[in-house]
Amino acid sequence: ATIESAKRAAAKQAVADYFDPTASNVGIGSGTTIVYVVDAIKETSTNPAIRFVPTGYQSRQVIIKAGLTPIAFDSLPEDVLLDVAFDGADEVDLELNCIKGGGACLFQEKLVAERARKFVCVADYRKKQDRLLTNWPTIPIEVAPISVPTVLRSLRTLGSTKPELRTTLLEKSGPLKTDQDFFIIDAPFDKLLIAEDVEAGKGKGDGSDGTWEVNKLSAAIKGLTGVLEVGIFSGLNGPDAEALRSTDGVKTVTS
Ligand code: DER
Repeated sequence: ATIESAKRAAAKQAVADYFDPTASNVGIGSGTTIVYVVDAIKETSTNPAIRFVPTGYQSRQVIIKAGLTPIAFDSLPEDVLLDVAFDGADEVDLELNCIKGGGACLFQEKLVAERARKFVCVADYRKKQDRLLTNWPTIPIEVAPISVPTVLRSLRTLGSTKPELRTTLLEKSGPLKTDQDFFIIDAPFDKLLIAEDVEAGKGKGDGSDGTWEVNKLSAAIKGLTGVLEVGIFSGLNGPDAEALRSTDGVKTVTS
């Protein structure tokens, strides 16, 4: 399948499996695959009262362009959970951990994903890898602008070879700003271990021997002063997580 047809097939399957037209609140992520998810929802959505929660300006534009009704994340009453949230990913490993942040929306994406009863990650076959940082080389990290030199230095001590501030030339000259008015640092690391690798003695996974396990690196980066959020989504693969399912040569990921 071509990448675009793979994205469309994964999106249709994910909506068919997990979109409930009687839902009240549905999270909508960022990127290009999510547009196919919204297209598929448009074909099925019947409940006019349903509200769609965006993960940033682009996501909100996709919702409005489709004629659906957005509700700002911070307008949700605190006791309200989203029925389901759909989003893309840059890479997904066997434990259903994700690298996210290619679209620089990772902070709001994580807020929405964690607020949903079910998080459905829709990804074409390029994203499915055994371990994170196989095909996608860096971890996107959202940082306060003033903290960039400090965070770059700290990332190097954690073993990142060449962490870099994400800059653009075409869209805007200079560092890219997120919807939170923060900057993004992309930090390369070696392929990450999953829990069973550490149990199998393939590495300590705590950085002391140069190897990192997904959750340990995520916590170490999140603990750096100046970091708002880390583009590693783990722990969403709860007990009801379903294994990667292949649809028309694409993968849908649920957790
Ligand atoms: O930034 C993100 O995490 C997005 O979900 C994004 O990476 C997915 O992008 P794509 O659907 O255009 O591949």
